[in-house]
Amino acid sequence: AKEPARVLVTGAAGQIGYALVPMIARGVMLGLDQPVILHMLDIPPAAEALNGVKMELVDAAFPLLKGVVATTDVVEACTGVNYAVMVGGFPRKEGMERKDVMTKNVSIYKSQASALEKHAAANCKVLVVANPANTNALILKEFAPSIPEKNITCLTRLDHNRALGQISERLNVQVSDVKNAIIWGNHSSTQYPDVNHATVGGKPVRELVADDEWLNGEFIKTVQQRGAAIIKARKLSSALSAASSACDHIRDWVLGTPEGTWVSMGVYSDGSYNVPAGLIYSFPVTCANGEWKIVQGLSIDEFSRKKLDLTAEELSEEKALAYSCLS
Ligand code: NAX
Repeated sequence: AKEPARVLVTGAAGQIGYALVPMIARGVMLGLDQPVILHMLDIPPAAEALNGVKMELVDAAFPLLKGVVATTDVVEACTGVNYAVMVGGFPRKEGMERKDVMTKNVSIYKSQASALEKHAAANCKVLVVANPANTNALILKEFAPSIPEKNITCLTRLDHNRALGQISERLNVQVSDVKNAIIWGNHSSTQYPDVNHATVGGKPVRELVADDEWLNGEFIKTVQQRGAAIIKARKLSSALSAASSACDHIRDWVLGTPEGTWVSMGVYSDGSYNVPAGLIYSFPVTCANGEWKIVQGLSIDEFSRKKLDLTAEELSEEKALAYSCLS
Protein backbone atom coordinates (compact mmCIF):
# COMPACT_ATOMS: atom_id res chain seq x y z
CA ALA A 1 0.00 0.00 0.00
CA LYS A 2 1.11 3.57 -0.67
CA GLU A 3 2.41 5.80 2.13
CA PRO A 4 -0.13 8.50 3.03
CA ALA A 5 0.43 11.91 1.41
CA ARG A 6 0.14 14.93 3.69
CA VAL A 7 -2.07 17.65 2.24
CA LEU A 8 -2.25 21.12 3.80
CA VAL A 9 -5.39 23.20 3.34
CA THR A 10 -5.17 26.71 4.76
CA GLY A 11 -8.38 28.59 5.46
CA ALA A 12 -9.89 25.15 6.01
CA ALA A 13 -12.76 26.46 8.15
CA GLY A 14 -13.98 28.64 5.29
CA GLN A 15 -16.43 27.98 2.48
CA ILE A 16 -14.03 26.49 -0.04
CA GLY A 17 -12.30 24.52 2.69
CA TYR A 18 -15.58 22.91 3.68
CA ALA A 19 -16.16 21.72 0.12
CA LEU A 20 -12.53 20.80 -0.52
CA VAL A 21 -11.49 18.65 2.44
CA PRO A 22 -14.07 15.90 1.83
CA MET A 23 -13.05 15.75 -1.84
CA ILE A 24 -9.41 15.26 -0.83
CA ALA A 25 -10.40 12.65 1.76
CA ARG A 26 -12.37 10.75 -0.91
CA GLY A 27 -9.41 10.55 -3.28
CA VAL A 28 -10.68 13.08 -5.81
CA MET A 29 -7.43 15.04 -5.72
CA LEU A 30 -4.71 12.38 -5.54
CA GLY A 31 -6.44 9.22 -6.70
CA LEU A 32 -8.47 6.42 -5.20
CA ASP A 33 -5.35 4.44 -4.26
CA GLN A 34 -3.62 7.28 -2.40
CA PRO A 35 -4.18 7.50 1.38
CA VAL A 36 -4.04 11.04 2.77
CA ILE A 37 -3.42 12.86 6.03
CA LEU A 38 -5.15 16.24 6.07
CA HIS A 39 -3.45 19.23 7.67
CA MET A 40 -5.98 22.02 8.21
CA LEU A 41 -4.93 25.53 9.19
CA ASP A 42 -7.08 28.47 10.13
CA ILE A 43 -6.79 31.49 12.44
CA PRO A 44 -7.79 31.53 16.14
CA PRO A 45 -11.26 33.13 15.65
CA ALA A 46 -12.11 30.14 13.42
CA ALA A 47 -10.55 27.47 15.66
CA GLU A 48 -13.84 26.14 16.97
CA ALA A 49 -15.37 25.93 13.50
CA LEU A 50 -12.20 24.22 12.31
CA ASN A 51 -12.57 21.64 15.03
CA GLY A 52 -16.15 21.09 13.87
CA VAL A 53 -14.87 20.31 10.38
CA LYS A 54 -12.43 17.84 11.91
CA MET A 55 -15.32 16.18 13.78
CA GLU A 56 -17.24 15.81 10.52
CA LEU A 57 -14.22 14.30 8.78
CA VAL A 58 -14.03 11.70 11.55
CA ASP A 59 -17.78 11.10 11.30
CA ALA A 60 -17.63 10.56 7.54
CA ALA A 61 -15.30 7.56 8.07
CA PHE A 62 -13.38 8.06 4.83
CA PRO A 63 -11.36 4.89 4.14
CA LEU A 64 -8.47 6.83 2.57
CA LEU A 65 -8.18 9.36 5.41
CA LYS A 66 -5.39 8.25 7.72
CA GLY A 67 -5.23 11.29 9.99
CA VAL A 68 -6.33 14.89 10.52
CA VAL A 69 -4.27 17.73 11.96
CA ALA A 70 -6.46 20.76 12.73
CA THR A 71 -4.47 23.68 14.04
CA THR A 72 -3.96 27.43 14.22
CA ASP A 73 -0.19 26.96 14.40
CA VAL A 74 1.46 27.58 11.04
CA VAL A 75 4.53 25.47 11.78
CA GLU A 76 2.49 22.47 12.92
CA ALA A 77 0.28 22.86 9.84
CA CYS A 78 3.20 22.98 7.39
CA THR A 79 5.35 20.23 8.87
CA GLY A 80 6.00 17.39 6.47
CA VAL A 81 3.35 18.37 3.92
CA ASN A 82 3.69 17.06 0.36
CA TYR A 83 0.98 19.35 -1.06
CA ALA A 84 -0.14 22.76 0.12
CA VAL A 85 -3.44 24.24 -1.01
CA MET A 86 -3.49 27.85 0.14
CA VAL A 87 -7.12 28.95 0.48
CA GLY A 88 -6.77 31.20 3.52
CA GLY A 89 -6.44 34.91 3.05
CA PHE A 90 -7.77 38.28 3.95
CA PRO A 91 -10.98 39.12 2.09
CA ARG A 92 -11.65 42.49 0.55
CA LYS A 93 -14.33 44.12 2.66
CA GLU A 94 -16.56 46.96 1.56
CA GLY A 95 -14.82 50.31 1.65
CA MET A 96 -11.33 48.83 1.89
CA GLU A 97 -8.58 50.15 -0.34
CA ARG A 98 -6.81 47.70 -2.64
CA LYS A 99 -3.55 48.56 -0.99
CA ASP A 100 -4.86 47.66 2.48
CA VAL A 101 -6.06 44.23 1.33
CA MET A 102 -2.76 43.68 -0.46
CA THR A 103 -0.79 44.59 2.66
CA LYS A 104 -2.69 42.00 4.70
CA ASN A 105 -2.23 39.25 2.14
CA VAL A 106 1.42 40.04 1.49
CA SER A 107 2.11 39.64 5.18
CA ILE A 108 0.15 36.34 5.38
CA TYR A 109 1.86 34.88 2.30
CA LYS A 110 5.29 36.04 3.38
CA SER A 111 5.05 34.27 6.72
CA GLN A 112 3.41 31.14 5.36
CA ALA A 113 6.13 30.96 2.68
CA SER A 114 8.80 30.85 5.39
CA ALA A 115 6.94 28.14 7.30
CA LEU A 116 6.57 26.01 4.17
CA GLU A 117 10.18 26.53 3.20
CA LYS A 118 11.41 25.41 6.60
CA HIS A 119 8.96 22.64 7.43
CA ALA A 120 7.28 21.18 4.33
CA ALA A 121 8.49 17.95 2.73
CA ALA A 122 11.12 18.27 0.02
CA ASN A 123 9.50 18.81 -3.37
CA CYS A 124 6.24 20.07 -1.82
CA LYS A 125 3.82 21.24 -4.52
CA VAL A 126 1.93 24.45 -3.78
CA LEU A 127 -1.38 25.70 -5.19
CA VAL A 128 -2.55 29.18 -4.20
CA VAL A 129 -6.31 29.72 -4.40
CA ALA A 130 -6.78 32.80 -2.22
CA ASN A 131 -7.05 36.12 -4.00
CA PRO A 132 -5.20 37.91 -5.42
CA ALA A 133 -4.15 34.38 -6.34
CA ASN A 134 -1.37 35.10 -8.85
CA THR A 135 0.25 37.75 -6.70
CA ASN A 136 -0.08 35.78 -3.46
CA ALA A 137 1.69 32.93 -5.26
CA LEU A 138 4.42 35.30 -6.41
CA ILE A 139 4.97 36.54 -2.85
CA LEU A 140 5.05 32.96 -1.62
CA LYS A 141 7.68 32.14 -4.25
CA GLU A 142 9.82 35.15 -3.35
CA PHE A 143 9.85 34.25 0.35
CA ALA A 144 10.40 30.54 -0.10
CA PRO A 145 13.49 30.65 -2.32
CA SER A 146 14.48 27.06 -1.58
CA ILE A 147 11.19 25.70 -2.95
CA PRO A 148 11.71 25.23 -6.70
CA GLU A 149 9.75 27.91 -8.56
CA LYS A 150 8.12 25.23 -10.72
CA ASN A 151 6.44 23.92 -7.56
CA ILE A 152 4.53 27.15 -6.91
CA THR A 153 1.33 27.68 -8.89
CA CYS A 154 -2.03 29.42 -8.64
CA LEU A 155 -5.55 28.38 -9.54
CA THR A 156 -7.01 29.43 -12.88
CA ARG A 157 -8.51 25.99 -13.52
CA LEU A 158 -11.88 27.22 -12.30
CA ASP A 159 -11.84 29.85 -15.05
CA HIS A 160 -10.70 27.19 -17.52
CA ASN A 161 -13.55 24.89 -16.48
CA ARG A 162 -16.01 27.77 -16.71
CA ALA A 163 -14.92 28.31 -20.32
CA LEU A 164 -15.45 24.61 -21.10
CA GLY A 165 -18.86 24.81 -19.43
CA GLN A 166 -19.97 27.81 -21.51
CA ILE A 167 -18.93 26.13 -24.77
CA SER A 168 -20.65 22.90 -23.80
CA GLU A 169 -23.89 24.77 -23.00
CA ARG A 170 -23.75 26.76 -26.20
CA LEU A 171 -23.12 23.74 -28.46
CA ASN A 172 -25.19 21.35 -26.38
CA VAL A 173 -22.34 18.85 -26.15
CA GLN A 174 -20.80 16.97 -23.23
CA VAL A 175 -18.38 19.16 -21.32
CA SER A 176 -15.85 16.31 -21.35
CA ASP A 177 -15.77 16.53 -25.16
CA VAL A 178 -14.65 20.17 -25.09
CA LYS A 179 -10.86 20.38 -25.07
CA ASN A 180 -8.00 22.83 -25.04
CA ALA A 181 -9.53 26.10 -23.99
CA ILE A 182 -6.97 28.48 -22.51
CA ILE A 183 -7.07 31.02 -19.70
CA TRP A 184 -4.28 33.54 -20.12
CA GLY A 185 -3.06 35.82 -17.36
CA ASN A 186 -4.57 36.91 -14.09
CA HIS A 187 -7.35 35.24 -12.13
CA SER A 188 -9.33 38.47 -12.34
CA SER A 189 -11.67 40.13 -14.79
CA THR A 190 -8.74 40.92 -17.13
CA GLN A 191 -8.11 37.21 -17.73
CA TYR A 192 -8.38 36.18 -21.37
CA PRO A 193 -10.45 33.05 -22.04
CA ASP A 194 -9.23 31.94 -25.48
CA VAL A 195 -10.94 29.28 -27.59
CA ASN A 196 -8.91 29.78 -30.76
CA HIS A 197 -7.33 26.35 -30.29
CA ALA A 198 -10.24 24.62 -28.56
CA THR A 199 -11.99 21.65 -30.12
CA VAL A 200 -15.03 19.43 -29.72
CA GLY A 201 -14.57 15.93 -31.12
CA GLY A 202 -11.49 17.20 -32.95
CA LYS A 203 -13.35 20.06 -34.73
CA PRO A 204 -12.45 23.69 -33.99
CA VAL A 205 -14.84 25.39 -31.58
CA ARG A 206 -14.71 28.54 -33.74
CA GLU A 207 -16.15 26.62 -36.70
CA LEU A 208 -18.75 24.79 -34.63
CA VAL A 209 -20.01 27.91 -32.88
CA ALA A 210 -19.72 29.96 -36.08
CA ASP A 211 -20.43 33.20 -34.26
CA ASP A 212 -17.27 35.24 -33.76
CA GLU A 213 -19.22 38.09 -32.27
CA TRP A 214 -20.39 35.85 -29.43
CA LEU A 215 -16.98 34.20 -28.98
CA ASN A 216 -15.13 37.53 -28.92
CA GLY A 217 -17.74 39.29 -26.82
CA GLU A 218 -20.32 37.71 -24.59
CA PHE A 219 -18.45 34.44 -24.11
CA ILE A 220 -15.32 36.18 -22.85
CA LYS A 221 -17.30 38.49 -20.63
CA THR A 222 -19.39 35.68 -19.15
CA VAL A 223 -16.27 33.72 -18.14
CA GLN A 224 -14.52 36.83 -16.81
CA GLN A 225 -17.57 37.87 -14.77
CA ARG A 226 -18.73 34.43 -13.66
CA GLY A 227 -17.43 34.84 -10.11
CA ALA A 228 -19.52 37.99 -9.69
CA ALA A 229 -22.59 36.25 -11.15
CA ILE A 230 -22.25 33.44 -8.59
CA ILE A 231 -21.98 35.97 -5.75
CA LYS A 232 -25.08 37.74 -7.01
CA ALA A 233 -27.05 34.49 -7.13
CA ARG A 234 -25.76 32.77 -4.00
CA LYS A 235 -24.82 35.81 -1.90
CA LEU A 236 -21.63 33.82 -1.39
CA SER A 237 -18.68 33.30 -3.70
CA SER A 238 -18.00 30.12 -5.68
CA ALA A 239 -17.07 27.27 -3.40
CA LEU A 240 -17.92 23.82 -4.76
CA SER A 241 -16.65 24.69 -8.23
CA ALA A 242 -13.50 26.24 -6.77
CA ALA A 243 -12.86 23.16 -4.62
CA SER A 244 -13.47 20.78 -7.51
CA SER A 245 -11.21 22.78 -9.82
CA ALA A 246 -8.45 22.83 -7.19
CA CYS A 247 -8.63 19.01 -7.18
CA ASP A 248 -8.47 18.99 -11.00
CA HIS A 249 -5.40 21.25 -10.89
CA ILE A 250 -3.42 19.04 -8.50
CA ARG A 251 -4.64 15.77 -9.99
CA ASP A 252 -3.57 16.68 -13.52
CA TRP A 253 -0.28 18.14 -12.27
CA VAL A 254 0.57 14.94 -10.37
CA LEU A 255 -1.03 12.26 -12.54
CA GLY A 256 -0.58 13.97 -15.92
CA THR A 257 -2.76 15.45 -18.66
CA PRO A 258 -4.14 13.08 -21.31
CA GLU A 259 -2.24 12.95 -24.61
CA GLY A 260 -3.17 15.80 -26.91
CA THR A 261 -4.88 17.94 -24.28
CA TRP A 262 -3.79 20.76 -22.08
CA VAL A 263 -5.14 22.67 -19.09
CA SER A 264 -4.60 26.17 -17.69
CA MET A 265 -2.39 26.80 -14.66
CA GLY A 266 -0.98 29.96 -13.13
CA VAL A 267 2.79 29.36 -13.26
CA TYR A 268 6.02 31.33 -13.08
CA SER A 269 6.52 32.95 -16.46
CA ASP A 270 9.73 32.20 -18.34
CA GLY A 271 8.92 34.76 -21.03
CA SER A 272 6.94 32.36 -23.25
CA TYR A 273 4.52 34.14 -25.62
CA ASN A 274 6.31 37.40 -24.77
CA VAL A 275 4.70 37.48 -21.37
CA PRO A 276 7.12 39.26 -19.04
CA ALA A 277 9.26 36.79 -17.08
CA GLY A 278 8.87 36.94 -13.31
CA LEU A 279 5.07 37.06 -13.12
CA ILE A 280 2.79 34.23 -12.07
CA TYR A 281 0.66 34.09 -15.22
CA SER A 282 -1.87 31.55 -16.44
CA PHE A 283 -0.69 29.56 -19.46
CA PRO A 284 -1.79 26.43 -21.31
CA VAL A 285 0.27 23.57 -19.86
CA THR A 286 0.69 19.83 -20.27
CA CYS A 287 1.78 17.74 -17.30
CA ALA A 288 3.79 14.53 -17.11
CA ASN A 289 5.83 12.91 -14.32
CA GLY A 290 4.67 15.53 -11.83
CA GLU A 291 5.88 18.49 -13.88
CA TRP A 292 4.06 21.06 -15.97
CA LYS A 293 5.33 22.44 -19.26
CA ILE A 294 3.99 25.49 -21.09
CA VAL A 295 2.51 24.51 -24.47
CA GLN A 296 4.67 26.20 -27.09
CA GLY A 297 4.07 27.42 -30.61
CA LEU A 298 0.38 28.33 -30.51
CA SER A 299 -0.54 31.11 -32.90
CA ILE A 300 -1.62 34.34 -31.23
CA ASP A 301 -3.67 36.70 -33.39
CA GLU A 302 -3.79 40.46 -32.95
CA PHE A 303 -7.00 40.39 -30.90
CA SER A 304 -5.48 37.84 -28.52
CA ARG A 305 -2.14 39.66 -28.32
CA LYS A 306 -3.81 42.77 -26.91
CA LYS A 307 -5.63 40.70 -24.32
CA LEU A 308 -2.50 38.79 -23.27
CA ASP A 309 -0.70 42.11 -22.82
CA LEU A 310 -3.53 43.78 -20.92
CA THR A 311 -3.72 41.08 -18.27
CA ALA A 312 0.11 41.02 -18.04
CA GLU A 313 0.06 44.76 -17.39
CA GLU A 314 -2.41 44.28 -14.57
CA LEU A 315 -0.18 41.60 -13.04
CA SER A 316 2.89 43.84 -13.29
CA GLU A 317 0.95 46.55 -11.46
CA GLU A 318 -0.18 44.09 -8.80
CA LYS A 319 3.40 42.94 -8.40
CA ALA A 320 4.58 46.53 -7.89
CA LEU A 321 1.78 47.17 -5.41
CA ALA A 322 2.67 43.98 -3.50
CA TYR A 323 6.32 45.03 -3.29
CA SER A 324 5.33 48.46 -2.06
CA CYS A 325 3.39 46.74 0.74
CA LEU A 326 6.39 44.78 2.03
CA SER A 327 7.40 46.04 5.41
P1 NAX B 1 -13.90 32.23 3.41
O1 NAX B 1 -13.83 33.61 3.94
O2 NAX B 1 -15.13 31.44 3.58
O3 NAX B 1 -12.70 31.37 4.03
C1 NAX B 1 -11.41 31.86 4.16
C2 NAX B 1 -10.81 31.24 5.41
O4 NAX B 1 -9.45 31.66 5.53
C3 NAX B 1 -11.53 31.69 6.70
O5 NAX B 1 -11.89 30.55 7.48
C4 NAX B 1 -10.46 32.52 7.40
O6 NAX B 1 -10.54 32.46 8.82
C5 NAX B 1 -9.18 31.87 6.88
N1 NAX B 1 -7.99 32.67 7.04
C6 NAX B 1 -7.84 34.03 7.02
N2 NAX B 1 -6.56 34.36 7.26
C7 NAX B 1 -5.87 33.21 7.39
C8 NAX B 1 -4.52 32.92 7.65
N3 NAX B 1 -3.62 33.89 7.83
N4 NAX B 1 -4.14 31.63 7.75
C9 NAX B 1 -5.05 30.64 7.59
N5 NAX B 1 -6.36 30.85 7.37
C10 NAX B 1 -6.76 32.13 7.25
O7 NAX B 1 -13.49 32.36 1.87
P2 NAX B 1 -13.70 31.29 0.69
O8 NAX B 1 -14.99 31.55 0.03
O9 NAX B 1 -13.41 29.93 1.21
O10 NAX B 1 -12.56 31.77 -0.33
C11 NAX B 1 -11.20 31.62 0.00
C12 NAX B 1 -10.32 32.38 -0.97
O11 NAX B 1 -10.44 31.84 -2.28
C13 NAX B 1 -10.66 33.86 -1.11
O12 NAX B 1 -9.46 34.60 -1.10
C14 NAX B 1 -11.33 33.94 -2.45
O13 NAX B 1 -11.22 35.22 -3.02
C15 NAX B 1 -10.55 32.90 -3.22
N6 NAX B 1 -11.16 32.37 -4.45
C16 NAX B 1 -10.34 32.05 -5.48
C17 NAX B 1 -10.79 31.44 -6.63
C18 NAX B 1 -9.83 31.07 -7.72
O14 NAX B 1 -10.31 30.56 -8.73
N7 NAX B 1 -8.53 31.28 -7.61
C19 NAX B 1 -12.22 31.18 -6.84
C20 NAX B 1 -13.01 31.14 -5.59
C21 NAX B 1 -12.59 32.13 -4.51
O15 NAX B 1 -13.21 33.36 -4.79
